[in-house]
Amino acid sequence: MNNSKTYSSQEFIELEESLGAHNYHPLDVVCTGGEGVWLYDVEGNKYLDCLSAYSAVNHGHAHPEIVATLVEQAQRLPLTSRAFRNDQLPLFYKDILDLLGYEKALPMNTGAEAVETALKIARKWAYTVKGVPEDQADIIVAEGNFHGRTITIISFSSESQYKEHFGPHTPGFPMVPYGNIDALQEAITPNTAAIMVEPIQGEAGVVVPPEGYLREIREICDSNNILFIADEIQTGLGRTGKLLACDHEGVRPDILVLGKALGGGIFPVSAVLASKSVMDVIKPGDHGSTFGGNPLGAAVARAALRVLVEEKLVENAEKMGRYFHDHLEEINSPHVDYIRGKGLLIGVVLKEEAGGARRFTEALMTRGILAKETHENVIRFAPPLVIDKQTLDWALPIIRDVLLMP
Ligand code: IF1
Repeated sequence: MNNSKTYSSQEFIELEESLGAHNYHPLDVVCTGGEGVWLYDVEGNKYLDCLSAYSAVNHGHAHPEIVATLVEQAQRLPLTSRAFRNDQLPLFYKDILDLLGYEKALPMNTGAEAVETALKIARKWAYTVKGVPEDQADIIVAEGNFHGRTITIISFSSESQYKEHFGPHTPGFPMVPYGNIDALQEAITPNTAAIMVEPIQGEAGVVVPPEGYLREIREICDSNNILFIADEIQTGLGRTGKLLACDHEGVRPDILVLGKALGGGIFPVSAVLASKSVMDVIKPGDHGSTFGGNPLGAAVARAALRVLVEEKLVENAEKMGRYFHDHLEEINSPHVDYIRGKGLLIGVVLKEEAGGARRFTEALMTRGILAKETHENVIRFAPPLVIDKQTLDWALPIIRDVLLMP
């Protein structure tokens, strides 16, 4: 393929399919541009993004202030490694800890890396502080969890496709049904280091636990000297209409894991936040990564946090999420079992007889809306938090037509 002519979507798709690993089954839309809530394909078609890169694009595509910060910092100093210090990381620590009310942060890049970091902190805390015998620490996880794709993390997945043929699996992660506090209580032993959950399960299909579940986890952890790890990589930073999804129940996890939107929809930035007493189990040389804490990511994350607050994206997610949810309910589609979620993390749960979610997301794509199915029968709607009422009023009649199709 010569580099002068432009290619059609089909040509790009064929090239990708012939040369790339088939680890995804994406919609056949070839994006070439994005701004705010809109994506553009190579033929110039415009789409409303209702996935936001799985909640990494809370700020909207190519947010000008975040892009400007990226460019400025990239031209000045993108990377030093943590062998040396830089002038952005301490300021990132201050910004994120002031905003979220924790004492210490450990910066990484991807969500999975941050989850692995949280697991290592919890295990070392168990051995060196709680007194659990070495190599005996358990971390309780929930059925339906999604925390990333590393071998340890998929070792405790309940999704067979994520773990099959990737063994042997990492031990030490007993699993309990999500939302069932009695089962959780039952699973606790003297060797339990931590309990890790998503406050709302994203990949499982936007599964909201019973009201009070997070508070009960908090109480169980307090009375059993166990760390509460909340994976807010997808639900955090405004997505559910609160700064953190844990805020809906006024609960503070001991270890908070953030990612995705922390990078402003532009750059991979993740972080683990904790108290000094927990975080200080980590000593120099215990843990790290080449890019973790790089000045470019730190500067971009600072801009992402600034924009989140200055543009009141959390409040907008609450308001627009409620509007979106209520109007989706009013459609009364014969295919829809019920609608769940909080803020702008919405799952439309289809009935078995609806024939699966994929045909609806493909129909939405032909009408200019990009949404992703999750677990066969759930359509996830998670647009950037900058979405406005006018855009939702444009989208809702289209969604209505699609959900009422035979
Ligand atoms: C894929 C899912 C979503 C996450 C939570 C940690 C991570 C994720 C709660 C890991 C990442 C992404 C990964 C991506 C698709 C997407 C996803 F469908 F896989 F599960 F969002 F629901 N904790 N979720 O949601 O963060 O390492 O990816 O930065 O792997 O297909 P990461």
